[in-house]
Amino acid sequence: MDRPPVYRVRLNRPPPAESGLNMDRPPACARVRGLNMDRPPAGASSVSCFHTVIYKYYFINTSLNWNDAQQYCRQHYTDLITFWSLEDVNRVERPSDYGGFAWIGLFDDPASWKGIMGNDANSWRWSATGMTNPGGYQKWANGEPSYSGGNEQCVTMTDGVWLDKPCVNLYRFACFTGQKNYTLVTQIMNWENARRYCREHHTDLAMIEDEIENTAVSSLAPQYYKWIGLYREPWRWSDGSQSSFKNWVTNAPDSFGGIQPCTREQSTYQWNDSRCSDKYPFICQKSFKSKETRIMMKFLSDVEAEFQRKGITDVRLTWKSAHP
Ligand SMILES: [Ca+2]
Repeated sequence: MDRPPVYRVRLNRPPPAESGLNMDRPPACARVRGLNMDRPPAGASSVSCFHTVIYKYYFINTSLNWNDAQQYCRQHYTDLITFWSLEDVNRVERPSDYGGFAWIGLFDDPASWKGIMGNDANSWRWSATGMTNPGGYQKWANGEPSYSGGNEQCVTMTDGVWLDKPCVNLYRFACFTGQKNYTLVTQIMNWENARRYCREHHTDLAMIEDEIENTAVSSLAPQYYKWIGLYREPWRWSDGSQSSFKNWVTNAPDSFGGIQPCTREQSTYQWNDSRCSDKYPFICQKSFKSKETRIMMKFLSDVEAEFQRKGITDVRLTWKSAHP
């Protein structure tokens, strides 16, 4: 029994407030040439351009490790599944006769962040630029970064080396001004507040791109833990999607045993970080992305009509709330 596919519609502006609908994050296709986006033409509530991505899900009831599962999905479908909402979680049709665990597309590959300065979505980056070190300079302490407890996303320095720590910890911190004039602030704060302070009074939390700069920051107060501007956002989706939806079980991820960079769904359909070498069934997705389409619309029904016009029937459109 086939369920209708999910069509994700990404609009450049919210649907009219009176439609009572939530909308997706504004997408890249925000410009409509020759049309004034602020003043829709007569008869239209708004002008929108959108991409549609159609997803179908496939539960594969064969146990593989995460990497083999990913390879299988890429070969036979598009990729391992990406979840955008609880609705997706409930849409997957699972067989009645499996162990309750299944791989999904969420992972936190250590090759992107463990001891290196990578360029992936889950890699380390500097607060001042939002980017990793172009030169790749890094000065991790032995055994760091460790992502201990699954909650170490911010970086502190002591004795000239770096350690990842929970961002809520309270430390002194180093700011920089202009061309890397470093200043130590002796008041203790969590990473976020330290960053705010640096941005208000200096340029940002310390950005360190070579050994000379590292020594300069270290020499401010070698013995103290002090925040620097390095942080990361762990976990990304196998297909590169930007979905920020998370459905962890309580206390996950916990990085138990040091490292569990793959994600399995449990019997409650909530997630737990796991060893990638474990073997479970898995969920693939097949996605179809449309060309950019531009329409004048009043309400969601207009979009549905547009689909009908294109001969796509059995459509269920949903607006995703991601934009407050
Ligand atoms: Ca650590």
